Amino acid sequence: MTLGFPDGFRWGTATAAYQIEGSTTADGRGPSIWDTFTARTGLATGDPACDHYRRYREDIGLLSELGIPYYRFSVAWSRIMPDGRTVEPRGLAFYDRLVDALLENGITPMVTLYHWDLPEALQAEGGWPNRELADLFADYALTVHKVLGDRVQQWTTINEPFCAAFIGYGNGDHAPGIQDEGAALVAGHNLLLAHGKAAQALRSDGGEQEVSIVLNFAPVLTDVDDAAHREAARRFDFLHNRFFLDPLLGRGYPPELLADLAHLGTLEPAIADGDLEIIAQPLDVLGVNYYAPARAVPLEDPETDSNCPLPGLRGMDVQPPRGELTSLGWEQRPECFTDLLLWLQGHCGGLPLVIAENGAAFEDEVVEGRVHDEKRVRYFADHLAAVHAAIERGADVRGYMAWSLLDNFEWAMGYTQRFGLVHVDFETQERVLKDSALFYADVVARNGL
Ligand code: IFM
Repeated sequence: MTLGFPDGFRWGTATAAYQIEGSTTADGRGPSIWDTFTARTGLATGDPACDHYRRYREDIGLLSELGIPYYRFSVAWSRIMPDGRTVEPRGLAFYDRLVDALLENGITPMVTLYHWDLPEALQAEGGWPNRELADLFADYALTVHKVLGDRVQQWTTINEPFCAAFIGYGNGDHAPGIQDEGAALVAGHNLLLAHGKAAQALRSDGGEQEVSIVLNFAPVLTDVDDAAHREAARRFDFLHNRFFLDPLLGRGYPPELLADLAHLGTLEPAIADGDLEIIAQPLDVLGVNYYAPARAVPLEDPETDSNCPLPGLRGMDVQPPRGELTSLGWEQRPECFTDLLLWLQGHCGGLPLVIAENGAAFEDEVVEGRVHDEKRVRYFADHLAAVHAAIERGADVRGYMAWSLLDNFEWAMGYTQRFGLVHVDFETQERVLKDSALFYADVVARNGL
């Protein structure tokens, strides 16, 4: 049986600048927080990653060969403004060439302005806990729009502010590697403010555009349906899923969430008059990233700090994942994807949704020039069926971007986790289409499974 998707459904793949580009000092690019964080901690760095800065035509050729009509990529702020403020024309020229090359190949570009690679110069001024960055981000957004806005209609301000704020400044596993829960909450607020100001800036520049933000969601599961488990799940859900979503929808931060975080004493003082109105700029579409659910259990004393590394959470713990896992140890639960999309459809009042990322890392091997990644093929088939089920039940999902086009730099995990449809040999930079790429190309060609 074929599961057909709606006419005009947008099929694409997604990448992010620091994860693929390499060439971190080329053409005047300034250091980003990921350059300094990896240098300081001794982790693998984003150089050369997939050497995409120099091989972008080859990579667009792969998209074209696969017949995938949309491509979501991010722009590196530190190429456009190496010090966070002053424009470097050579950096802009790269994305100008990239967009032209995509269009020449009949591929629609979708731009994300921020995918975690803050210019180090702005971290030196305090990073995201400094609210001045919201205005600087809006200037940067406008600068990029002035160059690409005549050819790019789809604009995402920020990818996964949850990770940028809470993993970057909360548990410190990501750049800039700061462990300060109170600062992480302020960073989260300022990222939302930056989104709102950038959305205003993009729209002020005229042209027809679709403005979105991309959030990563984790549906929360519990083993037991009692009051204590429901409360543990609520705490996790409100911080993970609603901290960012509700203010964007014009509802402000949920009162229960403000109460959960009140002991840190930083979030409410950071909310200035008028901030919530700026954050609630109308969205044309919401970008949804889904990989896996989380599992919550209560801690006996609700005042006990959580063992899970989210800023400020108390009274709950996260259970280990179970069942079939990806190589990153993430649980595979496509049914949670359907539930999430249906919940979003209701909670967001019918706002159109685009799946901005979904995919899985597995241990792949090239054997006689082929990569038989049947686990990834199954992952995509199951998760696409889950999206289809949500659409059948009324969710307005307009597109799906597979994460990722290429195996790439998986942040603190370096090059150990392969998410690509295309295998990359990081020694030789040779690209090999995996079976999942051929599977996905077939889905795209049929507009169905
Ligand atoms: O690689 C990341 C991406 O940068 C953001 N979303 C999750 C992906 C897999 O971890």
